[in-house]
Amino acid sequence: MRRYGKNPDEDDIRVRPNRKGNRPRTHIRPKHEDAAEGMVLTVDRGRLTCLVEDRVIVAMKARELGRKAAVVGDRVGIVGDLSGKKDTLARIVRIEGRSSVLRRTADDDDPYERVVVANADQLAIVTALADPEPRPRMIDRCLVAAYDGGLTPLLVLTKSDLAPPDKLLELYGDLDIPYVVTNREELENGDAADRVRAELAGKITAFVGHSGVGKTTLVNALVPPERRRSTGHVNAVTGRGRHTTTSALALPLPDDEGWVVDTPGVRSFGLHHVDPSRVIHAFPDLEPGTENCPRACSHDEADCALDAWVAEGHADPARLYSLRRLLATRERHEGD
Ligand SMILES: Nc1nc2c(ncn2[C@@H]2O[C@H](COP(=O)(O)OP(=O)(O)OP(=O)(O)O)[C@@H](O)[C@H]2O)c(=O)[nH]1
Ligand SMILES: [Mg+2]
Ligand SMILES: [Zn+2]
Repeated sequence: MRRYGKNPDEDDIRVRPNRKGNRPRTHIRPKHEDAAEGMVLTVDRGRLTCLVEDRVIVAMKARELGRKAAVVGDRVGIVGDLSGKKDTLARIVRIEGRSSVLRRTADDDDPYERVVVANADQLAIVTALADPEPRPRMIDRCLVAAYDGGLTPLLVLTKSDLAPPDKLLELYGDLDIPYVVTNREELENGDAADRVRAELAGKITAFVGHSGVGKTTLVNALVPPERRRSTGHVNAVTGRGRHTTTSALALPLPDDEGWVVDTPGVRSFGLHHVDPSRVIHAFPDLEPGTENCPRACSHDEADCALDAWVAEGHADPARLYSLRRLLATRERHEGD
């Protein structure tokens, strides 16, 4: 009988009744040194669409990988039928180390973390200036997730035809984050795409934000027409989008200019998994000042050495304020 017990590897060591006797199968499995390299483009119920050289192939995770999930952006080793022909199914036998990991939990007290995207260089935090209303707490949460996961943030403020960006930009001015503002007219005449493209060149950028903020609309403006996905409407009563996009998808930009990853709209970004010591990497001007902090300092407590460091003039007090504002984000909930 097959068991899906506590030890996922148990399932692998099945016994083969053959003339060599009952030997665990693990001993004779090839090491897959010949596996082809691929990149996961999208995942749909256990089927992973991958790019191998210039072929798009569908694969399943090999059982030997246990519970480790391959996600969009993962670099993987693939064996089996790599022809890309209809109805073929290859096998993913390896998931390479990740250069970055964008994680979220459904809620702050939810220990179950999902990896949204692997290996992205940049996180485009997409916020509509109206319809739906911007929520700075959501931006703060995405910033923390970016810093925690090793991605650099980019603020994308959409729908400036409906409301001006000034207030939001003022709020984020101190954080020194690059930003782009777009609107309906510029989406249509190509200016929005040009401006955003300049920020994406040579990088893998994941687009995240609430439903209805215009992530897919923007991604569609960047990719060739045959790659466009459907976009939705914002409900006039609730002011929310309709969760039009249901799966993350990586799309190459023309002329090898990088990749964009469109993701489904989320209600919030749970930060249960966040480690303050990783967030502080995003503040290299403050990092040396943590040397005298107590062990496991939250950097937001009375004994934190950063106050003295800033008072001595080593760094700008506004930066410490920014760091604490982001760290405190974990204690606050969406809508505060
Ligand atoms: N007025 C205005 N509307 C826009 C702009 N950008 C996008 N929209 C509209 O906003 C609505 C939602 O756009 P989508 O691109 O589907 O939003 P999304 O962020 O992908 O939403 P989910 O897939 O549900 O997460 C659509 O009706 C778009 O036409 C803009 O700059 N100005
Ligand atoms: Mg969408
Ligand atoms: Zn500290």
